[in-house]
Amino acid sequence: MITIALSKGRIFEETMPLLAAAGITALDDPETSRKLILDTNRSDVRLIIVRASDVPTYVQYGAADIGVAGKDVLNEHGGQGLYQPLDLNIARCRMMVAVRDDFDYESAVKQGARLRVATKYVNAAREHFAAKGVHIDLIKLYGSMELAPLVGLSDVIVDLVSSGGTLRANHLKAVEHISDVSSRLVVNQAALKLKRDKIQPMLDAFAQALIK
Ligand code: PRT
Ligand code: MG
Repeated sequence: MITIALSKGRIFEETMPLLAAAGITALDDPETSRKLILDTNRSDVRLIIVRASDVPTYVQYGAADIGVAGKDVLNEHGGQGLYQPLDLNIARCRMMVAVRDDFDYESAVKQGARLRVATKYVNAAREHFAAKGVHIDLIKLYGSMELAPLVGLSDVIVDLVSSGGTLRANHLKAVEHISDVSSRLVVNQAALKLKRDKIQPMLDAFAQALIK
């Protein structure tokens, strides 16, 4: 059996065409079904539905053989035990520093102010501000980072931006680009060795589908 870990929403939707290219189709839709284990048209392949940030953990411990996870999530996880053969170029966005419309970020940085940074991406934030030589106090959040500067929890947020609509709707502005983010295929290193006859053809099919 090959187990593939996916999160519902954009990663599931954007991974389906790639799975189809490898001859795999899900028999249930995670948006309408409450099942966490989904059968596929292949009796030897199943999908499991987990939180986006839990995908690397399931694959690391071998509970899933393969997964799809954002570079943001992989950077926070650390990537131990994971082989990352392919950038799938899906679920693309940018990791940005953002502040309230009325906050003068440039001056705050120039004056050497200590910044309060709210984010889910503590590793990425720490690396970014350390490289700039800016001192920060990190406030770990699990979601809705956009709220933090509006209610005085932080001066700055580090978050993902795609259309920019969420920042605009909350009177925030992006002031720095940290990195471009897309989702990667991750494979358990031991599973790749033990089940290479099944996993390698899937990886080849995904790679082919990306070229087309
Ligand atoms: O939602 P949940 O808390 O379960 O986890 P999650 O938010 O990590 O998962 P999910 O499924 O929302 O995102 C999975 C992956 O998609 C992330 O790990 C990213 O790699 C990628 N991705 C791509 C995004 C976005 N685009 C994105 N726009 N993840 C989140 N967002 C959020 C962002 O955090 C912000 O709140 O969307 C909002 C901004 O969107 P715009 O379009 O208004 O700019
Ligand atoms: Mg989300």
